Amino acid sequence: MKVAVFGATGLVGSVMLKVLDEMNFPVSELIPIASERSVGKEVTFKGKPYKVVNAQTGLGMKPALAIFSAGGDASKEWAPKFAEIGCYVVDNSSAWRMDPTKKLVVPEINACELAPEDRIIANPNCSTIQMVLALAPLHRKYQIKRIVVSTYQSVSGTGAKALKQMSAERSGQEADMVYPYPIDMNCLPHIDVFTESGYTKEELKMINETRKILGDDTINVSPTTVRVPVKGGHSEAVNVEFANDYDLDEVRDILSKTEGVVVQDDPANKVYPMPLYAEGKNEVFVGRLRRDLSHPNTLNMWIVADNLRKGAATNAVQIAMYLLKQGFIKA
Ligand code: 2RA
Repeated sequence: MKVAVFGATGLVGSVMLKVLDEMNFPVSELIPIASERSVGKEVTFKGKPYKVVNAQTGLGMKPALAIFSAGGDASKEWAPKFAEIGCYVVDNSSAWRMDPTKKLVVPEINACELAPEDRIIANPNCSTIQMVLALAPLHRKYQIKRIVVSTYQSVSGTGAKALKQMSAERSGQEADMVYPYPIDMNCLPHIDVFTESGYTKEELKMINETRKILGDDTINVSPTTVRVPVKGGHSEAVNVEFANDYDLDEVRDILSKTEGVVVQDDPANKVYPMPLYAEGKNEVFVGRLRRDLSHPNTLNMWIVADNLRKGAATNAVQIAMYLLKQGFIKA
């Protein structure tokens, strides 16, 4: 199958190539697409070099599947054009996530809602994916009323230039500033832009996307998203109030049986999820499970995942795998 990766030279795009290879996705021909300044560069996929092309050329090569990670403007302009020629587009930008005609998919939760006519499929934001994957089975069992979440998001979520800023600061060199302040030895309570509500767009994504994926607009979400000086892997402290009481052992059992989730919860032996060890893995790691002693029917948990993998590339390729399994696309 001809597969296009739009944004193939970016941080997420390069992880998409890795995951397509690792999952042995049936790519007969790769079409790496990037901006004009990258046209002609080469990317290697399964040991073979492929020349980067621009969007128009990539469209003309008629891929069956296109995975986009090239920003909202490129998705708004090009996703409909690829869909028009019969291509399935899995888009990692925020462009289509809240469009009522588009599905916002975490395969383990709601891939079953996908239909053959869904030609543009939205990949949720990284900080949303890891949280809803852990919360979805608990919502089904105990019905979530409210989520209070603080995130500790890695620098790779911003991109390669931000990683360069942090490593320059860490080695005491002059840094080209991507962030408004130093990120090393610091935390920035500022991810994406601030809105009039006082929340950032990143925080509003966690509210709106969570409700859409779980299919329940009654869920209240109170997020604070923070950038921390970690290379890869987002962490989240989640406090979740249910409509009904729960049993902690049952929660642990439900999570340990949830596809894509790994429970690492033995604090007495210093076993809990950490981004340093989650980086490079495709699962979502959950630990620090404990009853909130200050409020009834409320659970505290700590959720960690590689934001470039399950938070972006792996989730997108898993959607593509589902399309293949359903026969919407053919090998
Ligand atoms: C971030 N979730 O971490 C955003 C976009 N990847 O910066």
